[in-house]
Amino acid sequence: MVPGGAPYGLVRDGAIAIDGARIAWLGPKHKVPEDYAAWPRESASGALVTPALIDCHTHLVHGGNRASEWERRLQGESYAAIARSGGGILSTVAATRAASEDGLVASARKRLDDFTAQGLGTIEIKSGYGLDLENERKMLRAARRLGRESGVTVKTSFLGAHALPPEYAGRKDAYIRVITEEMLPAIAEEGLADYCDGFCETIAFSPADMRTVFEAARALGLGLRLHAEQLSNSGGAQMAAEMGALSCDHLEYLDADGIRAMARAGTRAVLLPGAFYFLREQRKPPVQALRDAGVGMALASDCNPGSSPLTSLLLAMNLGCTLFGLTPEEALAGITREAAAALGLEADRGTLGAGKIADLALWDVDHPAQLAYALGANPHRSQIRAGCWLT
Ligand code: DI6
Ligand code: FE
Repeated sequence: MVPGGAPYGLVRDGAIAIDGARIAWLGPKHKVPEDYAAWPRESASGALVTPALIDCHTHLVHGGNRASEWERRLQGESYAAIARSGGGILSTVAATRAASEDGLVASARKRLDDFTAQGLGTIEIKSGYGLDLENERKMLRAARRLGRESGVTVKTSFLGAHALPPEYAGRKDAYIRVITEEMLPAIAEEGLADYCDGFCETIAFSPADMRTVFEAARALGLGLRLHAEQLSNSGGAQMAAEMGALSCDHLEYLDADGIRAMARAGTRAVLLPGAFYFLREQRKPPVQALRDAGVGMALASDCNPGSSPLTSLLLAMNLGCTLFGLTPEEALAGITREAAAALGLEADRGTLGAGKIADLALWDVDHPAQLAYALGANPHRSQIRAGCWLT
């Protein structure tokens, strides 16, 4: 997929020259430059080649599952009411604290394998179910290990500001101080996080809380991203964009001020239709207004046990088109080019072009729209990672 030009940037009868881990040249087969004519060739006959897929928002590492909470929600209880009654995120916090690092790696590896079987090459993984230094560390170490053991490129976000831990009930300011003065410095020192995230919502943290957390994170060199305007409009997206956040995520209740701030800052919108679907939300993110403002839209799974137990980026594409009105072309850009930008990785990943890392997915489809079209099919044929075929 080359930006601009034909729909999807499609090159028919294309060829790609790969030198080591990177793409050296790409274009139509009949224009392969002399320099590459004698290189060994491998046929990808009939396959569509895209960048390997990128999931830029997941809570892949966690203990347990919340199927019984889902049963309660099907009986009419709301996500927010379950959270207020001590369930929700806090029940996963208890299961994650009880799990060993090995146990977290093993359970997350199964979910990661679901994603890689559908062409994924890069994934962002958040902490946020530990909510104390030792357990947040354990989650982030598990995420880093998953990257080393699987060969998938893993980027991590520290999400200490996900929920107020039970031991700090009624003492939010004290917990924010622990985040900024103890957790963030220790985690940055160990190199465990690439970004800092937070849940900015009436049932979690306010924009003022998140500004305090972000100031500390930014001073330590972490990128910023935020769960914002998912269940109500609190102005978190505007605050985050003004602080230079790479992405604001969810955004169902985003208003015009938030959109303007994101456009001005180049902050990506990360749309999460899995959570919208699974929570049976009614309010959709303002896709047309984001388009009009030129805000790049990424698409991600939000893979988590409470609001989006989704391990398929192809299904996320379908949901993005069917529920949010993305075009299949926007959906594909959302899990490649825009997802890379939402992680600050656009120089190396997310598009095919000379100089980019040769992380490629090959698909048995006739047309790129088929990737978003099928519900539950897997047309993935094979993958090339950093220039090497995966066996
Ligand atoms: N928003 C979400 O969609 C996830 N976290 C968040 O802040 C949900 C996490 C969960 O319910 O466990
Ligand atoms: Fe999330």
